[in-house]
Amino acid sequence: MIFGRSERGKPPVEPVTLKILVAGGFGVGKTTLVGAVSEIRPLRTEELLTEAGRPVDDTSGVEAKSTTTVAMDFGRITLREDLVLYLFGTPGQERFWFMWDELSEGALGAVVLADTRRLEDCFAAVDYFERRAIPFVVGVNCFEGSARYPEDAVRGALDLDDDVPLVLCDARDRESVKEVLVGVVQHAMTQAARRRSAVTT
Ligand SMILES: Nc1nc2c(ncn2[C@@H]2O[C@H](COP(=O)(O)OP(=O)(O)OP(=O)(O)O)[C@@H](O)[C@H]2O)c(=O)[nH]1
Ligand SMILES: [Mg+2]
Repeated sequence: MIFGRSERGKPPVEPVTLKILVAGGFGVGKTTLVGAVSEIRPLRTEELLTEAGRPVDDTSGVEAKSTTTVAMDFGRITLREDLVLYLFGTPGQERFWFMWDELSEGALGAVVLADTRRLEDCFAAVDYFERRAIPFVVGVNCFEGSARYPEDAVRGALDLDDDVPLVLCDARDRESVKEVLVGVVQHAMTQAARRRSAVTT
């Protein structure tokens, strides 16, 4: 192999790297999502949920949950040879939200994960990205046993703009998560093109 060239003789491609946030309420599956697709061992900042935290940490719906993210999750996925995503999972609990501004710096777009049993938990994330004009896709994480609602009902409950994509997903499933991430990249590109044409016309 010639130095600096791949085995097939093609020059190596310098991939475009994009930063994507994974946000949403407490226990919706953000850490699970990053772990499901990451090709590097994901960096996690999990701490045990303790008895002392019981009055403030609402675990209803995710009673089996024993840990929570206190700073962030970090992972990486190569979508194409020339396109790499860096994933930053945010902490779900309100008392760690001061991390969000730091984490959203330079982000191309975001996934807002939602659990239909506790939709109100993702209002804050939807609001956060709308205010900052960061393109986002809503991923409804389909936990077993949770009722399936029609897309329109979920959109209505979250008061989503028509152009915000909403996808059903399983945060534990690599292919399903990849689809959500491709959706974020596509949506962000469309939004950017729209903004560019608004400036030039
Ligand atoms: N059945 C089912 N369980 C899931 C799914 N996604 C996540 N879980 C479980 O739900 C719990 C919460 O998942 P986490 O990934 O820790 O959630 P999180 O959003 O990172 O939580 P915080 O960081 O504490 O806000 C874990 O016990 C997961 O195993 C899913 O799609 N289906
Ligand atoms: Mg987490």
